[in-house]
Amino acid sequence: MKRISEEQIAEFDSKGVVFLENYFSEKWIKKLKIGIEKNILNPGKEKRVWSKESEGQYTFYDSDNWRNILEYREFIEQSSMKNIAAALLSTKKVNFFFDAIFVRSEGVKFSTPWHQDEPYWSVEGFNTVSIWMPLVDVRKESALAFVPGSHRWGKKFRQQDFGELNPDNEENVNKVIFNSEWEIIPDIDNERDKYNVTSWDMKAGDCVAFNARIIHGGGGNLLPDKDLKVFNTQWLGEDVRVCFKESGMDPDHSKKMKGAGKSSGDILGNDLYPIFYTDNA
Ligand SMILES: O=C(O)CCC(=O)C(=O)O
Repeated sequence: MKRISEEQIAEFDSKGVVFLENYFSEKWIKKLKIGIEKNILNPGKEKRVWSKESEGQYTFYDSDNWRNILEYREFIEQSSMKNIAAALLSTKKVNFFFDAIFVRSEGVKFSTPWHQDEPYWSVEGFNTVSIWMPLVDVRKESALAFVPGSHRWGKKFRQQDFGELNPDNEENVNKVIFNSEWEIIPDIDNERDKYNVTSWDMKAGDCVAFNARIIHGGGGNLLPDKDLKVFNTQWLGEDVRVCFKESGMDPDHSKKMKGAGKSSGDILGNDLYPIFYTDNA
């Protein structure tokens, strides 16, 4: 595996995001593309279409399918992604939390709303890393963008209800009610320089790793002949505990966690979220 350097660890810690150039070979990219094709033909229960701009143009999201899609499972269990996650978290042990895919068809403009991930999750803790891995080359104007350092602002912002992103007005799309006492997220788009909005030109094989408290979003804005397929994995470090919220969990893992006997404050254990031990910390 290409090593993670001390400088990369320090950057991830201080900025909450780090660009990882050329970490994955064509073998994994091909495999994950096959997985995504299978996933689109046979979506899981978290599947959503977030936008439909015109005939045939869509933004497709799904998550937590790694137990059903062999290619995802092999990547999670066998690739160096778990070692990268553990190295960035300076630990020897990570729980794999879930996978997510974000697929935009050619020319899609839809931009993901600015948000933080952790307030949506049914866990809480500082030591988390999500790794966003485009399977095609993507220019920085179309890649996921970040507000560096915002993971350390100590704030939870009022979130967007991603269930509203439902152009077909499907029934039973998770409606998420967020704590209305939380502050409204700043208007990042109007003050991009002030917030030092950062993204990278990326090639297939590059990744961007980020803390689940960082403000991120944007992207989309694809050129007419470009599509975007992204495979994302979320990894949890040692301070992370189960945390059920009254509302606003998305993806909501509380049912399956409660089914496994978990309560808020518990460690995650190994059954639902496999632990991987690595020797690279
Ligand atoms: O790729 C996107 O548009 C959104 C990604 C995202 O928000 C995430 O990975 O948490």
